[in-house]
Amino acid sequence: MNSFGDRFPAALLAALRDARHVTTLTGSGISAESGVPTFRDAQTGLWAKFRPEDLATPEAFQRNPKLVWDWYAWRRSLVAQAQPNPGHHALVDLERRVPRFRMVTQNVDGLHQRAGSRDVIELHGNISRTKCFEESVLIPSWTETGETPPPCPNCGGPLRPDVVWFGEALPQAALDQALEASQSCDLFFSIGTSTLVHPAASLPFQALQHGATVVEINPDPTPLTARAHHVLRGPAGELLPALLRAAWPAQNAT
Ligand code: BV8
Repeated sequence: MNSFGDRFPAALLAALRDARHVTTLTGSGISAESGVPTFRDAQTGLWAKFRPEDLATPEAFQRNPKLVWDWYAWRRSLVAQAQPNPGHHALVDLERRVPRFRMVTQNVDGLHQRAGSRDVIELHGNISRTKCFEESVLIPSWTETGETPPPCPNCGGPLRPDVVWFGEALPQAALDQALEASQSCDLFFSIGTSTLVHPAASLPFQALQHGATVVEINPDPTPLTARAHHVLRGPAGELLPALLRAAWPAQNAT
């Protein structure tokens, strides 16, 4: 018996067991229990006086490339020390239990892949990849000169993280796949996202429009809460394993 008493609506358990195609959208909240601050958690230290939205933009990078590069270097170090949590692992378990499962994430931390999720659709890129600001080509390695940001080995321009900043277009293939996954699923989970950042925030509403059962897992309300069929109010790291145990009790769900 967990702190939620395994009391999940019978309709939700039935929808989970009968699901043919599950699509999951995650935001930084699912990584909170891995120690990775959510995007809107107060920045600590040097960045306490900046809003993330004011750092994660091309203009901020052009204005102060060192500040933005160092902010990502700090976040990369946090991610490197982080481990996937039971919420990430429960989604790997769910992927194995349903005929078709699509994992869509706004996160750039790669924790779903490290937990074992396959075929993760990364809407906002990945902080562990680096690209040239001028050429937009991935740069797997470069000579450390102590300069930050390091110069591109091809053209000498500044290197930047391979993430989607505010005002930048999402990778079209990822967005197309995410839209298709949202419009064709019969069960949609929206987990650990404030549902504020577009176009990712439109995905649960696409699922609703196409007749899916929509479940929100979040300690706090969001713009989706009023429209979701089921709202599980609490941390994903506890709720997701408990939900799978309740749906498949005899099969030692995570
Ligand atoms: C684009 C990568 C066009 C970088 C990120 C007005 C209306 C609509 C849209 C706009 C608008 N004005 C501007 C826009 C567009 C803008 C936007 O949506 N702005 C918002 C702020 C209004 N969007 C864009 O700019 C996008 N691009 O539109 O381009 C275009 C088209 C063609 C050509 C050129 C341009 C690009 C958006 C992508 C930005 N990059 N990340 C990086 O990470 O550094 S977004 C960033 O914010 C993260 O990816 C994160 O997912 C997202 C939201 O941040 P958070 O709120 O912190 O995180 P999250 O949403 O995940 O919330 C945490 C939640 O978890 C909370 O609800 C919390 O309660 C919950 N939680 C906490 N603990 C737990 C938990 N849940 C479960 N368990 C727990 N334990």
